[in-house]
Amino acid sequence: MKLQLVSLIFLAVSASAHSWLECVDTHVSNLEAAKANPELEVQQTCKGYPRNKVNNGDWIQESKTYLWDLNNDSLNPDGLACRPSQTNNYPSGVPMTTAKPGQTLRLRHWGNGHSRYDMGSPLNKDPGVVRLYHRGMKEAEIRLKSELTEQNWVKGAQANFSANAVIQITGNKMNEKANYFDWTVPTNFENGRHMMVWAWGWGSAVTSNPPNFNPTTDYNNALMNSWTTCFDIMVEGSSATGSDSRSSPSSAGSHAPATSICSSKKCNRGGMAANSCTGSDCPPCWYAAGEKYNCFDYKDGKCPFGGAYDCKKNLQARGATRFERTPFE
Ligand SMILES: [Cu+2]
Repeated sequence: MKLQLVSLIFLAVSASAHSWLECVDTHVSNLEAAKANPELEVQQTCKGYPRNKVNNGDWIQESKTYLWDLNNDSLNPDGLACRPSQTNNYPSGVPMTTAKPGQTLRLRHWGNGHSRYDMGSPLNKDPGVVRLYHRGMKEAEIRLKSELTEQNWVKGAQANFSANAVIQITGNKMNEKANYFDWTVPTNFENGRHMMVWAWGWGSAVTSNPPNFNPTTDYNNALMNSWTTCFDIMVEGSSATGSDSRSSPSSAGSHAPATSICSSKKCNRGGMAANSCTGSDCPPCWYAAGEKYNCFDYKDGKCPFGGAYDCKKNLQARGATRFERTPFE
């Protein structure tokens, strides 16, 4: 009877896609061996957990009471980014993650039959990506799913859902023993608690990533976030101070350059190298492009592409979507 009930629940939950973050800091002693020979048992321990994992290790319970179905309007009428039970609370035995900037964390999530295009359920669907969001500073909470935007995406914090997984295939069935997502804590995370959201970008509107998609730089807005898990990292040993951690100093791209660009940096007017100007002599909409900047005039009163730094308003414009990047990045 018990077994029957368990398999019924399994069928019910596996009929629709679902995943959640199981561990934030996973130590696997035989990953390469297990990937090569998935018959092996994966040897792993967890040193840091997602929020409030009261039923840790109970897959059935967590399938019902821990994961978060972001776009299910009857379960999530307020459009919250985190399941309400996922508060900043860590029961004994399932502690928060402590990490240093530059440290690589191996996050582990459940594959649940969705790791392959040619197998599992549903068939012929891109497994999508897992990615992380952060408000850009310590002690700041992402509350709403509408905040899970490119602007709050931690640049480069993204991986294919199943690129790093141990998958045992028997006939036409797969047993995803473990799916991992390795992520290095950025050097601009200052000491203190950082609230993070793990999201699986996979949904009814899912489209595949374009063929030249680079997970370390490209953000695909067409991949709809569908499942989330919230967690915190206590950062220690950092020398960073207070700046917005979303605008990594080493990263080019659409995120906020420092306001000092508006008065002192050179930029290519209209994106043309032969047409450079300096600081306030330049048009107001600045875009970082590698080490350089391109700058443009307003079009219909707004910066012409998403992700501009608007020097007239001293404001970071919203992040660019995949379809409206500046043509020079
Ligand atoms: Cu599922």
